[in-house]
Parts: sequence; C-alpha cells; structure tokens
Amino acid sequence: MEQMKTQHPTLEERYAAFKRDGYTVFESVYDDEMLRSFKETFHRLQDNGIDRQQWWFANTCELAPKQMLPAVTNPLILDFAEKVMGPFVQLDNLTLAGFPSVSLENRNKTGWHRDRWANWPLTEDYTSPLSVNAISYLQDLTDEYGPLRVIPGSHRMPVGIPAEERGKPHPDELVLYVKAGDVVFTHNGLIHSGTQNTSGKIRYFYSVYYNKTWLKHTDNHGGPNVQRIVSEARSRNDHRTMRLFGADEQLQARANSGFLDTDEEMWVKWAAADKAAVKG
Ligand SMILES: O=C(O)CCC(=O)C(=O)O
Repeated sequence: MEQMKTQHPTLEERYAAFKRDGYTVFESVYDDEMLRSFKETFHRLQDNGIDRQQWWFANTCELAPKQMLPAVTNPLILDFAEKVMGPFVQLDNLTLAGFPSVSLENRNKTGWHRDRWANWPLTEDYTSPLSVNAISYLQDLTDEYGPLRVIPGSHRMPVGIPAEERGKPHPDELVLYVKAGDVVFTHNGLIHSGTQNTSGKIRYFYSVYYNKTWLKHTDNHGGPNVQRIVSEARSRNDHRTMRLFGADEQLQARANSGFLDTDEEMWVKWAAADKAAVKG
C-alpha cells in the first residue's frame, strides 16, 4: 500500500513558527524543469521587450500565463497563505526579476525594508498580515549571489533601522542561504533584505505577492490571459483561483460574518467549503 506523504514540518507547526519568527522556508517546492522554465521566461521577456536593459517584470501572469500560473496556484503555498490570511488570498503582484552583478565593493550591501501593505508594528502580539510574500530564487544563494537576510520576530517589534544603517548587515540578522526552488514565505511586517549580487552572473528571483481580496492589487488582472484563467475557474466553480485575480464572490458574506467564532475557525470552514465546491 502506498504510504501517505507527510509534510515535515506540518502546516500547523509552520504556522506556529511563522507567528513567532515572521517567516518560514518551504524546501524544494520547484524542480529543475520549473526553474529552467522561469529562467527561459525571464530572458524571453527581456529579449522581446522594448528595453533590453529591463531587469524587473511585473504582471508576469498576464505576460506568460502558462509558465507563471503554477507559481501562483501552488496548492501547498496557497493552503498556507489561507491559514495565515484566511481564504481571502489575492495575487497582488507576480514579479520576475534578474539582478545583474555589481562590483565587489558592493559585497554585503543590503536594502532593509518591510513589505507593501505592512505597517509599523504597534504591539508585540501577533497580528494576521494584510499581505505575504512567497519568494523564490532560480539559483542557490551564496555570499557571492547575495543571500536573503531576515530579522526574526521583527513583524512583532516596534523597531526600525536608521537611514544610515539600511545598507549594512544588521546585528540581529539571520542570513538565509536559500536553495534554488525553495519558497521563503514572509509576513509583510518582517524586516528583511536581499544582498547585492557580486557573483559575476545574473541573480534570478521571483516574488509571488499575495494580499487580501478587499485591497487593491498592484498587477493589472484585467488582461485577456488573466481573464481567461478567471472564466475557466468560474466554469469549474473554483473560487480559490477566481479570488486570486480579484473575483471574490463570497467576500461580502464572509466579510460580514458576525465574528462570534474565532477567525481561524471560520477560515478553516470557508476554505474547506471552497475546496468541496469545485466541480470535477
Ligand atoms: O532580493 C531579495 O533577495 C529579497 C527581495 C525582497 O526583499 C522582496 O521581495 O521584498
């Protein structure tokens, strides 16, 4: 008999760690073939664009739906996003980027920040974020490629970084040498930073940025390719996929539920109802 594959750690364990640390790393989510396809897409967009020096592409679900949609609809990542934000998960933006290599004197240069839709944490209690980032790289990160740096727990700390320190490593940082195909899932309040690429090669990165369906989204979801994805999802009653692109038909009812059960109890019920409703 085939054994059930168990996730280690479980999503529950990850959720507890995420609440404490502000991030969690899912290992080996994307295989070599997917990474090759993302890299090929980056170069196709760059070669076909008006500006051959463009290194940053937003709206990539519209520009390359076949290649990029699997990164947005990954069931493991979406299940976790729904655990963290409830079944209100929309794609804010899907960005595919290459960072060209810079000169060696920039080694270890940082750019600390919290992410879009965040706020200065006013309390040390955990609060559910309005947005989360699922970050992946197309090569293993080394000191040369520029690792990801995080300040664990900073999503619950009313702290900042003075302007003159924002380009330097931080005493409380943890340096993450993320592997190609891993997904680093971050709370928008987590203070984090990439590191300048001095490898002599391109540092490829993509970010699937999700926010709550009642917020505006940064990518334009009105294009023909994304609208085709929405209408196919509608025909199979797949609310989770529709919602990713701003079409949330349950929003009004769920946003006015009375709030007499805990959010997490309601979220689990709603997410299960969405899954059960999909046809076929
Ligand atoms: O370049 C990186 O490694 C980090 C990117 C980042 O900070 C972000 O997506 O918010």
